[in-house]
Amino acid sequence: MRSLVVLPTYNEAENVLPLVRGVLDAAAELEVLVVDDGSPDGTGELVEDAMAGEPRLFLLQRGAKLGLGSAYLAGFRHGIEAGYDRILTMDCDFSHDPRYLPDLLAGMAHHDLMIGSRYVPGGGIANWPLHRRALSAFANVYTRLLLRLSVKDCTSGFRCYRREVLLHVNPFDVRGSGYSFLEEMVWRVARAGFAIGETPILFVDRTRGTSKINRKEIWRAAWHVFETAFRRAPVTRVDRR
Ligand SMILES: Nc1nc2c(ncn2[C@@H]2O[C@H](COP(=O)(O)OP(=O)(O)OP(=O)(O)O)[C@@H](O)[C@H]2O)c(=O)[nH]1
Ligand SMILES: [Mg+2]
Repeated sequence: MRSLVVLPTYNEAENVLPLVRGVLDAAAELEVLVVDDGSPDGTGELVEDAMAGEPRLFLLQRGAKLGLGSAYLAGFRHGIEAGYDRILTMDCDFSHDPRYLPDLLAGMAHHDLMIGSRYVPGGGIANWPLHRRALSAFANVYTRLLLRLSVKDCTSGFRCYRREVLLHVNPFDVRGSGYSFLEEMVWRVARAGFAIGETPILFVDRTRGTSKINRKEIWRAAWHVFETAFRRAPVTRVDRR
């Protein structure tokens, strides 16, 4: 079994090497692909240097900041072409603790997609202010209702996909980026009839580096979910016949 962790980075110089170490130590089957968008803080160079002594570490260096969704796609493409059985995604800011990786991998015995979830029993959020908690909780209820999903954490980027899932749902024509990309992917996977599992994680807000998420992305995601719910309704009916 070969598994690739796709790690999108933009200005994560303080986090990237410790996080990569944590991932590689979490399970022997894991390899890491850092997808860096030309971070001005030298994130890419740090990874390049570390690669010399680490055969399980790879770097995809892109020329410009193209967004999180596009970084996932570049990683998926590489993972599929290189023949990995499982492709994982996680943030590079320690919000997603590598210690949960064995749980995600274990869940793959019975699921096609595993999600590190803040909203199942045992999961939670450590140090978010109230307004961020409220926003995240609302975004998840909103998404679950509109897209009729039973998944509790639709906006978590801590995931493990079985290769066949990515081949089947074709992520490459998902239109959203960031949160909307994550939501549409859950929806596509659920709608295709794959088994989705959630394992609890304690999400810890970043302590180093800066957040790249902004208000515009949140509104874009809300609109994208709304549009997805109605855009695809006729297609769902055709499928049922
Ligand atoms: N390659 C690439 N990575 C990105 C880009 N934007 C964000 N990232 C990375 O995606 C991950 C998530 O970004 P964050 O800034 O932590 O966004 P977030 O986790 O949604 O928001 P916070 O909770 O505020 O941290 C981090 O590893 C970022 O470095 C981008 O345009 N390109
Ligand atoms: Mg983050």
